[in-house]
Amino acid sequence: MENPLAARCRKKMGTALVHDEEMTRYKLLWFDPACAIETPERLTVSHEALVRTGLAARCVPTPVREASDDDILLVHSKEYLDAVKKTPYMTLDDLKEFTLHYGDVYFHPNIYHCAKLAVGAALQLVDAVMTGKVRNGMALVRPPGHHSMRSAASGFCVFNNVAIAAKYAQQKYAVQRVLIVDWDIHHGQGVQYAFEDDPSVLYFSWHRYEHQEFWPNLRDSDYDCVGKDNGAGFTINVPWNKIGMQNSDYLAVFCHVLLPVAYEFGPELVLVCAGFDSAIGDPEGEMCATPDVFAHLTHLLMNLAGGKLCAVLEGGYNLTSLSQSVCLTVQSLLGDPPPRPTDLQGPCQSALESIQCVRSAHRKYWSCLQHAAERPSSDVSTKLEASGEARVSKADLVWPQPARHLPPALGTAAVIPEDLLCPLGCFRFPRDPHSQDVDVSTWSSLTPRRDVDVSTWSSLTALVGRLEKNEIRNGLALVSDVSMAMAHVFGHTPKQRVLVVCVGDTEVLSGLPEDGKTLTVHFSKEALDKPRCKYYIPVCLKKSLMQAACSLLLPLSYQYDPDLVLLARVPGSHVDQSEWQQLVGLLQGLAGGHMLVLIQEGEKTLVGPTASSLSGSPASSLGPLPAPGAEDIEALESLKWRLTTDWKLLQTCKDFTACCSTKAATT
Ligand code: Q9C
Ligand code: ZN
Repeated sequence: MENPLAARCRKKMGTALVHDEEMTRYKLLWFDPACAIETPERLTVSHEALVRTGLAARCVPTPVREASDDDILLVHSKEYLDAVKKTPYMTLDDLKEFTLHYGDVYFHPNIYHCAKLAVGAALQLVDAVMTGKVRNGMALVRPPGHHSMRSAASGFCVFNNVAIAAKYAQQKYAVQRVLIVDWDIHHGQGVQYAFEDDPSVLYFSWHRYEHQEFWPNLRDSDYDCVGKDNGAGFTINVPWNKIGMQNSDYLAVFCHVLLPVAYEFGPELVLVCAGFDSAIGDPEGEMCATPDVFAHLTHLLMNLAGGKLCAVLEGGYNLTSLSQSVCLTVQSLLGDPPPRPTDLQGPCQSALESIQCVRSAHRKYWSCLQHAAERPSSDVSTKLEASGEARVSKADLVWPQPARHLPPALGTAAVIPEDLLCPLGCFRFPRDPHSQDVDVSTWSSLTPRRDVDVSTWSSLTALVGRLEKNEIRNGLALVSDVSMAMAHVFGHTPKQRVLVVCVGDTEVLSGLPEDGKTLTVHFSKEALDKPRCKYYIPVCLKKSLMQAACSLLLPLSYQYDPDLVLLARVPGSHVDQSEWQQLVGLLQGLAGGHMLVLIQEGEKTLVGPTASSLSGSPASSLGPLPAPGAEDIEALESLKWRLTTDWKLLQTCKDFTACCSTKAATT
């Protein structure tokens, strides 16, 4: 049913998988408990899992290459490179001795070769993405890279694969701004040092820190290390001061720290230091986030930089959780909808404290954070707290197997008039000629404003039914009256939780039930209604839609966990096409990707761009965002503030009283 042209077009813009077995051919040759977890099997099991699940076959296989000296010298010193070059000829004793110069790393006669391939794999991936051969991709590599420094190996890393890739992209493709997201559970100090004074590379890292008690035990890893000179503000460190962090904690940091800043930064390329020692079961990280959180983290980054995303493997030492996490990452890169999020009870106190500290440390650099609260009283963050709220995580942890990967539901259905060409990537959903009687009596407050297209309505009913059964992934409809169409959809989805996102200056749905079966978020430029209950949230903003999408809409949506997302464009919308596409893209992370977009007849020109986003094309990049108005950010913060009691994922402060006083002081 999918348009074959679209299928071809999708294939061309596919996902690269860079892999070579050669990188399994080195290992630890002596006894060293600190290094024993870094094994060749890490790569073997990850690749085998991709093959077994059929994901590898859907990717564009991309060969590795050896990085050249010049590539390596983009980040490392000549002296260091020359030293590593000698390791293939060393005796076992020489290798052991050489290893002693560095921390938590081992050498092997074949590691130099593998390290060149690991860098080369990252560069091949950058080439494939930057030349448009693929849209995005993942490189499975060993040794990892993010700990290695200009003149030092560290933490199993020899050359800094991702840092070199960033410099290479800037040099070869004149990329202006690179975002590096390091979700490995260790601090990539090597990446930080490579770019600490460079405002063209935004480095974000979260890491197990425990108030500097955890490796690499650097003061430089704390939230108040934000970069130097011109690069001040372009290093973002989120220290985890407790183990056992969960999905909520990770998503809260994405929504309230990384994404708002990333959208303001407007990268032209996103590189991910994709370490999976931040997943549950990992002996190093001891965190509790489940593998499917990586499908969401990946998805949330996929609409930045026009979709240009390169993920490069770093750590990950529990072979089960590593291979599951790799699969879920690649699944998202391929465009499959992320699985329904699990366990989102809201961030823990320790995570909130970190979030509050980071936001406060960065508020002078990023206008999206200008109204962030002050950090909690100074003594709290710098020393070890008596553990209050302990979340345990031990080696015997079990977690549910990720749901078996299903082939994606049939693409995007379009309910559009016959005279309108079916947009690329969609199939025309038949208009029901035998329209049944439509009962809108329960929606008495809604009166048709013009002739109602009953056949469109019954077509919508049929479509929603097919979405519910997972037979169709998503759809769009051009309707003569969005309110009526919505009312109709509700009338026919009694069992579902529907997230309604309205964009535009026209009031709709005043007759909606407020029983929690729908959560409505309405973005408008002019003030519309007052909030009526926790399930109706009007948001009045002049601009700054992306900031609101990241830090308000996403947390609300994640916590609500809808069965269906209904996105409606009502008359009087101030949102431009690329922002609209961003919304369409981001919201597909919810409800297993089941989304129905309603567009008012007058806005025919949006059908194409909407269809394109629904069928998996990344939203076009917005570029760096202009500073949001102080008014907007203030409105947003106070709205979030009012809603936090009901919606825990909106929290960005450790405790109420501390923030209340800040709020009082700033407003
Ligand atoms: N238990 C990467 O994940 N050992 N490297 C720390 C503390 C060093 C990890 C020992 C871990 C290095 C790429
Ligand atoms: Zn790591």
